[in-house]
Amino acid sequence: MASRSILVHVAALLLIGVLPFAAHGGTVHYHDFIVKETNVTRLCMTKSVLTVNDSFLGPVIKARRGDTVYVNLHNQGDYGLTLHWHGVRQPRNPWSDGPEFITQCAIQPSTNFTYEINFTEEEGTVWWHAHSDWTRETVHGAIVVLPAEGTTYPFPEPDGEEIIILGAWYVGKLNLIVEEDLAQGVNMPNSNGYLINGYPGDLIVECTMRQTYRWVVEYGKTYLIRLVTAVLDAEVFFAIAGHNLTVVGMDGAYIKPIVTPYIAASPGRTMDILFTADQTPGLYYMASREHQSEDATVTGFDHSNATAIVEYQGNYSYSGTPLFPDDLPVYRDFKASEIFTAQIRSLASQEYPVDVPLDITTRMFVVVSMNVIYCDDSCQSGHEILSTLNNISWLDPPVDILKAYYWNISGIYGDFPDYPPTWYNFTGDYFDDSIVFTSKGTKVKVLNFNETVELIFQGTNVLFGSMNHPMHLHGQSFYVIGSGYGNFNNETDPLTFNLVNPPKLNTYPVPKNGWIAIRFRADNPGVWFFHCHLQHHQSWGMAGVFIVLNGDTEETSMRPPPPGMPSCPSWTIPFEFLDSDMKNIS
Ligand SMILES: *[C@@H]1O[C@H](CO)[C@@H](O)[C@H](O)[C@H]1NC(C)=O
Ligand SMILES: *[C@@H]1O[C@H](CO)[C@@H](O)[C@H](O)[C@H]1NC(C)=O
Ligand SMILES: *[C@@H]1O[C@H](CO)[C@@H](O)[C@H](O)[C@H]1NC(C)=O
Ligand SMILES: *[C@@H]1O[C@H](CO)[C@@H](O)[C@H](O)[C@H]1NC(C)=O
Ligand SMILES: *[C@@H]1O[C@H](CO)[C@@H](O)[C@H](O)[C@H]1NC(C)=O
Ligand SMILES: *[C@@H]1O[C@H](CO)[C@@H](O)[C@H](O)[C@H]1NC(C)=O
Ligand SMILES: *[C@@H]1O[C@H](CO)[C@@H](O)[C@H](O)[C@H]1NC(C)=O
Ligand SMILES: *[C@@H]1O[C@H](CO)[C@@H](O)[C@H](O)[C@H]1NC(C)=O
Ligand SMILES: *[C@@H]1O[C@H](CO)[C@@H](O)[C@H](O)[C@H]1NC(C)=O
Ligand SMILES: *[C@@H]1O[C@H](CO)[C@@H](O)[C@H](O)[C@H]1NC(C)=O
Ligand SMILES: *[C@@H]1O[C@H](CO)[C@@H](O)[C@H](O)[C@H]1NC(C)=O
Ligand SMILES: *[C@@H]1O[C@H](CO)[C@@H](O)[C@H](O)[C@H]1NC(C)=O
Ligand SMILES: [Cu+2]
Repeated sequence: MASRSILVHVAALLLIGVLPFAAHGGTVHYHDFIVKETNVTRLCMTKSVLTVNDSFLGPVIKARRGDTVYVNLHNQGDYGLTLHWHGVRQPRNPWSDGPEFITQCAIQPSTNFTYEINFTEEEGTVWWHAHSDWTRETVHGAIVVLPAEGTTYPFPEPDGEEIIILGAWYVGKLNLIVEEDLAQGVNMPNSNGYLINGYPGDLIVECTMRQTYRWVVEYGKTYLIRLVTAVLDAEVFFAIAGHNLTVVGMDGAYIKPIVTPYIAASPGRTMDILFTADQTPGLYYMASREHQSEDATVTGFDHSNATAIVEYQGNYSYSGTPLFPDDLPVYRDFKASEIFTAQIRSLASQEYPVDVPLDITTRMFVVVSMNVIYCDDSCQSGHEILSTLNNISWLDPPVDILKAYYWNISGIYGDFPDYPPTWYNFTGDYFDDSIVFTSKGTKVKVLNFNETVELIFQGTNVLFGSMNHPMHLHGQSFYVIGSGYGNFNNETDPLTFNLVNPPKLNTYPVPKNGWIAIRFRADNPGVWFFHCHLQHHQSWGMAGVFIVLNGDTEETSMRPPPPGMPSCPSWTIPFEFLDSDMKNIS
């Protein structure tokens, strides 16, 4: 008896009558995403990649705040995948959040699954991407959330809009290469070229094929750029020659405007940026390159300068190449990244108030580190590189955490610790084996509904592996109330916390050899992943899970599962876990 059909049937029974035909308030949109292999040529090489509807970049989802979007993903590819709606809160609905092994198992080839996405709190730009293996390399797209019907932006209505997606291209079959590297316990591949709206631009040196994105603007107009950092595995800088950028939104919330000649963006970050075409009509490059924060001995990274062209419309003569943005910081310009990031503030106005928790019920201190374990003969060096949170490298369970939680399946996960097992000089220079070696585990932090959490993420220099770690939380944004270098000092550093207008974001870099302090209220019941958004760190286990328990009412409890939750191929339900309803069905 296959477990698959049991789960599907039980879920379907629970759901009868819940399928929405009427929205309360917003509009309901339906989209079909056909996932399949498509040949794409970049950097003079053709490879077959997974795409949605044959299109790299994937389709844009457009909705208003208050709307609901259903996306039916039809997997016509060769391997399973999931989709995540990055920056969308998904109130009470972890079933549609997407991370594989956390809230679902993969949608297998020749099957389909319908995600429900409610846009409740977020407004501005967010995005969607695959959340299984490294498939999000090519399976991603922008989500535009317009102000709710009858409301408008906290800035003058722009004359036009432009979506800019920063990405990265890898030569070769990425998932296969990564699988091999993980088995060997060695480093992951670097990208071979950065991309702007899917193209590397005409400054690339790898090949003679010029593929450049062009954006035509009209003199005097102001545009809202909706920027998505879809880059898989690195932080990047971005700038447009001769023009300032005015950043007005981040991660689906408006912020105090930042006027800046360049931006620094972690993977996963989205921004709303006002751009005024007010310079001498001509051609201007927009450009992006890596922000590299690893040890100075690391030199093999992707050095490419991705470009696209901003072209003023009209009748003028222009000779020569476009102007390159001389304000674009170079790879290791740490200061530039810090200066930009330090400016991010909430609007904190009457209309957009700040609600940072002041009475804290749960305090956590989470050490973010590179580590190793001994491995069996499967790997060459005898050591396998891992990365950890509180000395645990996340191990994928055989059945997703959400199912295990909802169906009371025991033995799948243990408790994630509030504190590291050992306190040491995290940002020191020397670490003995008792600090370097780690182990794998599947550990979950359970929070009561409505708890207020303060969490310090503390970076380390173990294995000379200190670098920025863009930590991402699903299911809610968090306030970033402080950050600094060195070891967090629990007496002096809290005095510097910003409780007045801290930014509310879903991803934020723990600085190299430093720490950040975040706060949030656990008022979204469900199962929520948190992890470093650098893909190789996530693959090495820099991840954990929050379970937010139900409150006392239906409105403060998780919704029941939707029909057709994908089953987990490597998991068959032992008979003792089947409750009477399930036994009847089987
Ligand atoms: C999501 O939207 C649907 C359709 O509008 C609605 O039925 C459902 O209650 C919403 N869910 C939440 C959690 O708001
Ligand atoms: C994707 O392709 C399918 C089949 O051609 C089509 O029905 C659907 O509307 C497309 N979806 C999007 C978002 O363009
Ligand atoms: C991609 O190109 C290869 C080589 O030309 C071809 O064999 C394959 O069928 C193509 N795949 C798709 C999905 O078009
Ligand atoms: C960009 O902003 C800076 C600081 O406000 C200002 O000095 C500079 O002139 C601006 N540059 C352009 C091109 O508008
Ligand atoms: C990218 O631009 C920087 C700064 O001009 C330059 O040093 C570097 O060589 C360029 N990278 C490549 C791959 O050409
Ligand atoms: C463009 O400008 C040139 C020189 O000012 C003029 O000769 C030409 O007619 C203009 N063309 C158009 C299409 O307006
Ligand atoms: C799981 O356990 C809780 C608490 O004992 C119970 O309320 C709930 O009904 C159980 N769920 C299932 C699906 O058995
Ligand atoms: C931690 O290590 C750093 C770097 O070597 C050193 O400057 C600092 O004094 C050390 N801190 C403690 C408390 O030992
Ligand atoms: C981490 O865990 C491993 C194995 O469980 C242990 O040997 C090591 O000492 C721990 N490291 C720290 C810093 O506590
Ligand atoms: C959560 O707790 C706050 C007080 O900290 C309270 O005002 C609020 O009503 C609670 N929310 C719910 C839904 O219980
Ligand atoms: C602050 O840190 C010190 C040393 O790391 C520790 O002994 C103390 O218990 C901590 N205090 C609080 C309030 O966490
Ligand atoms: C989608 O999957 C459901 C089962 O979950 C199946 O009944 C339906 O036929 C599938 N639809 C398509 C278009 O494949
Ligand atoms: Cu990281």
